Amino acid sequence: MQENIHEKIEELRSQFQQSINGALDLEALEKLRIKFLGKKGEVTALMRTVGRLPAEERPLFGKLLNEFKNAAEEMLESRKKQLKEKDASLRWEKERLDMTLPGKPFQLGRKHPLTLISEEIEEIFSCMGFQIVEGPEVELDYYNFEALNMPKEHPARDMQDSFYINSEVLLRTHTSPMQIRAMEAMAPRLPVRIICPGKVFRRDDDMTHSPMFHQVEGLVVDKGITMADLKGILLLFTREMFGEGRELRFRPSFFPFTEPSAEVDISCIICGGSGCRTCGGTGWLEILGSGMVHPRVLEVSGYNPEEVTGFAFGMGIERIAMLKYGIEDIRLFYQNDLRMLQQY
Ligand code: 2NM
Repeated sequence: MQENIHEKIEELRSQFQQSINGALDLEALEKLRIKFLGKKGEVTALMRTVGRLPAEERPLFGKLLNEFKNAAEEMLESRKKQLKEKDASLRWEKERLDMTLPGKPFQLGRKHPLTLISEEIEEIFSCMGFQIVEGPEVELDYYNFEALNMPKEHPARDMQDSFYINSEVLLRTHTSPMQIRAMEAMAPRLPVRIICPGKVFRRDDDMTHSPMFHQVEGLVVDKGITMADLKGILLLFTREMFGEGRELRFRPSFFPFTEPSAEVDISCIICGGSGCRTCGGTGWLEILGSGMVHPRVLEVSGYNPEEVTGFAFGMGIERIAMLKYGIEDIRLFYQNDLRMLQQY
């Protein structure tokens, strides 16, 4: 009978041994513990059979079973520790960074050529003491036309076919309305020395005109400002922007908001004045409009035209960029083709 006891326990031990080697994770190990050592497990089941043994064999059976139980618990513990270590090292393998791998290449963004030109213009005028002011793209008819000496029925209103939202509100056709707003806010303090960059809108669409484009307008108001100041500032600007040695030419012109008015030409930046395709053989390129601020414009903005004078000028950013970079179609600025944008 003793043989039988030993056999039974040996069989249990070898079953357990095999199972524990086959338990590959903590979950399997726990199932194993329940199967052998749990309340309804194998060991408990064997304990229940002890009553069927002859009395003298019972103590030995109990002892051996207890020994097995203790040994099994120990083995479970050590296997558990082993599996936990394996788990941790697996996770490390999965999550670890290989610092020697090459990085993923990505393309850097860059500034739009119109942004570059605007910033360049703003920088030049900032250095000359101008303040940069920006304002609404949706404007009142009053600021866009009326205050600029273009009353209703004024023929100059047709010159710039505009986008109206209702009878009093439109998309601004130039940035001068912002200059009226700035003067209104500043009057009667002096000097006014500002530039207004921004988007403007006109009903136009071809190679050299876009329904939306960008402008920078400048304005100086002070006691004793003359056309000589206008010429001096514009010559400094031109030479900063297009290089030393550039000349300017003033031609009489007309704007409702300036008197006298002048178109300003720059000696051709391609041929230097000898005549080429870009300047149409004339040696000159038109880059801006300008003039002495009309007394009525000063007056409605809060300044006394008997005491102060002012000059103003305006230029199209696209036009400057097209001349500077040799771009022939204005629409290239708005198509966002990377092959175009990456050249600047
Ligand atoms: C131009 C040409 C000439 C101009 C006038 C004013 C204001 F508000 F002072 F009256 N701002 N800008 C002006 C003058 C703009 O652009 C071609």
